[in-house]
Amino acid sequence: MRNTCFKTPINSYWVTKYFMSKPPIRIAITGAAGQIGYSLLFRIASGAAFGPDQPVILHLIEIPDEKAMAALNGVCMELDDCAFPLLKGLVPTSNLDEGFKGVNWALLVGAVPRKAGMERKDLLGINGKIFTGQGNAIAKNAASDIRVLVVGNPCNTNSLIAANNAPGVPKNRFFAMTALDENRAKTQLAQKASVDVTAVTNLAIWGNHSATMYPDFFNTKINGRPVPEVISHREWLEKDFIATVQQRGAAIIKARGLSSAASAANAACNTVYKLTHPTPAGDWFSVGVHSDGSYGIEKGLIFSYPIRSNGKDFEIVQGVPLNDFSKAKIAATEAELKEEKSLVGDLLPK
Ligand code: NAX
Repeated sequence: MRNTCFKTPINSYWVTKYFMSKPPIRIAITGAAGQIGYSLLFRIASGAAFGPDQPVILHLIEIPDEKAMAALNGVCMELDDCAFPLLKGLVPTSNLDEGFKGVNWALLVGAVPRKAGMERKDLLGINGKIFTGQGNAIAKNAASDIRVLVVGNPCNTNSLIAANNAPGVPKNRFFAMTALDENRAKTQLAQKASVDVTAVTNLAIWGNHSATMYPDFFNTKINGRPVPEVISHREWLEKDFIATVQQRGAAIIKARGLSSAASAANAACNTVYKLTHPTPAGDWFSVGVHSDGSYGIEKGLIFSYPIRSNGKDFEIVQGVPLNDFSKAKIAATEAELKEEKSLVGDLLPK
């Protein structure tokens, strides 16, 4: 294991005494030398994902390619140069067994981007194979409390593939990231209502992390009041708001020439933090989880729901009222996930 070589800062006695009594946990991150990795690793190492008192050892997984491994080495050098008090070790590797050995969390970010002329089915097939191998390696090597958050797209179906190729790992340990969509939606509503973003709560993204996702504004609250009571412009809510959230990824690519990276890394940190800390009373958050059939969704799909956590286990919030508009949107995103599942049927062991 590579050692991080930070020198003792003046206040390290107090940092150690008060914040570092917990043993380090191991976190695997695939695609560690990529765009999202470049933001994510530094946020995790500074405590943004697991908390300011949780030391971490980062297992950084990249493809066995000279350029990717050289870039990863550079990232490790920069992590060393940050002298993060919480960072207790780095394991840069292209070997999946080493990469997932003893890890408590796996953040699966690395995936092949969709290229011009590539059909969705082709992308699902190429990335699907990555996730069968990673699911297997996780089952073989990870710690017994492993939890897996898939960020690499199409993240719901990649998570489904990993979960179904990780024998022995409970399906409810697999997640797909929709927090970026939740954050985007909260900001759109806050700006429209001219309130601080912290005033927006109970925002659930339902379904797939794709253009069919449904940001449920009916049950979202602004300062405790339902959004339609605060924002009376119904056409904006039903059309512009939903379309803006659904198309935000494409808008970022158009503006930046690159896909969202820092905001995606932030959302990954938010997701881990929310799953590992109690949800504030009355609120919920969004993440794709293994469907148990709640709200009539096909069992086994990785579907984004309103979720609450007690810091250890999560639950799908029950009894959220859904009107016909919401039901139709949720049916559309479920249909897309079923279709994706059927396209990768050969990667799902019976
Ligand atoms: P980059 O292309 O910058 O980086 C991907 C990295 O993954 C590369 O360094 C590549 O070498 C590595 N990689 C590829 N296959 C790998 C494998 N089998 N094992 C280990 N590493 C592998 O992409 P980046 O911008 O970082 O995006 C990564 C993924 O996140 C993409 O699939 C992207 O579509 C997805 N996103 C998901 C989001 C979400 O909300 N769920 C939002 C942001 C982002 O679009």
